[in-house]
Amino acid sequence: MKNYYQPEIETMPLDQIQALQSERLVKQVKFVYENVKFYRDKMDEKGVKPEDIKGIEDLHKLPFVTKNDLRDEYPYGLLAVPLEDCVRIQSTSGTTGRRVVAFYTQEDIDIWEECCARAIVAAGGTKEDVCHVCYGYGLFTGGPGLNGGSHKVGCLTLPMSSGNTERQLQFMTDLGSTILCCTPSYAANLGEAVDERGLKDKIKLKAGIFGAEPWTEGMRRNIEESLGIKAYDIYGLTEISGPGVSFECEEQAGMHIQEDHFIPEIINPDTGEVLPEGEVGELVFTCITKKAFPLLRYRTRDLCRLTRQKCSCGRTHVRMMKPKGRSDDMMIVKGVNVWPSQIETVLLNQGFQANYQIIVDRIGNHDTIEVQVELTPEMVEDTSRTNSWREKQIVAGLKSMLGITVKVKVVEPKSIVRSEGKAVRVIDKRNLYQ
Ligand code: DLL
Repeated sequence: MKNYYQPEIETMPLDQIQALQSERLVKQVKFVYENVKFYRDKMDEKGVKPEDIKGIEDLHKLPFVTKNDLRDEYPYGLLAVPLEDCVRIQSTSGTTGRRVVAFYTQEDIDIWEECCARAIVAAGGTKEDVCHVCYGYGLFTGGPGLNGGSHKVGCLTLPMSSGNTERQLQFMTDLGSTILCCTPSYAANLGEAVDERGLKDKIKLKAGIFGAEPWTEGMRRNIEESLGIKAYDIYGLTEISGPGVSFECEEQAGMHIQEDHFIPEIINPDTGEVLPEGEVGELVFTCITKKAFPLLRYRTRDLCRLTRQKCSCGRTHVRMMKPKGRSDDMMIVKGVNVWPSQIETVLLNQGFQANYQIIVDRIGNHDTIEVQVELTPEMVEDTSRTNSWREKQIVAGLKSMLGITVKVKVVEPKSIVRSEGKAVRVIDKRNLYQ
């Protein structure tokens, strides 16, 4: 198999990239208008016709799409091709009970894997490498995306999935893994485990591709030091395909967005106004090559800034700086996207009122999450149920909603401080966005 090489498109001059984007955008808008009622209705409502979109300068005329739209259109409302042309779904959590389901044609998967392959190449990957993928496999996009990218590069791929640190270390040492793909918090865990077992001389890792959650430069230094590698950031979201929407090159100075497939914009999250390059705002993506689930002007809720300053790696694609926060209240805990509204849904379903608080912390490399919720006066009077029974019920409900174990404490009525303005539901002590 030939060695994977960097596609020319990554170093194309800006005017050529933009011409390509315009051409693809015009086609894509026509395609979704004809095939998706949701877009047709939204564009008609705004008085925009496909022929009004003549190039990227007209992008701002299109309506935005939000996570709530995905929830309302669940599961098939945004599908732009017949279901029989789809070969895969992936899924991520929604803001309440309903999950987001994204569909892929084979061509969509090929493009997505190509983007992940580019990320691996940018981290120095070649067909000589052993690529150790311990992102979760299954509905989460991390495992499947990097797995496919690794195949495309021609690396020997270890589809480890997450967890079972002993097994990870055994394969890593026995099979000589050279590139590690996982969340930064799991990489920090592995670094600690390598250190505790004195394995640093026995591992051959040279690079790591870490994303799916925010991480600081401090974490990067610790991981690089403990595993003896160069640590690269990678970004993406299920709705837009998965990992590989953008990734770092050897400069480690922002992530190049794959502009031949995705057009980024930065907007003011309150007004929707498009902001000039360099300003921090909400990142919005338009997919110009996806077929099954092609989102236009999708509001990611991630806050960041873009730069077109020349990058010495030679790639011309715009770079996004590490996300600086969210314009909604989503947290990523133990690698899982969590909204307070999901927790609230579980509590209200079990008869509690919306008097609760969520405390998130990081002890060592492990996230902890605790929910404190007030008993209602009726619950206090009802002696047929113990507090520990109620706590167990909530833990089970949250496990089923979020997929992670949450510590739960029921507390006396009126013991959680009432706020005079917006309720402070979440206390996140981790300071991940720095
Ligand atoms: O996390 C896709 C992914 C997998 C990216 C593996 C990178 C590596 P979702 O589960 O849909 O998809 O979550 C998407 O995670 O909107 C961001 O808030 C956050 N996120 C993803 N990558 C980064 C990153 C995957 N590098 C949401 N830095 C996004 C900060 C990130 N936040």
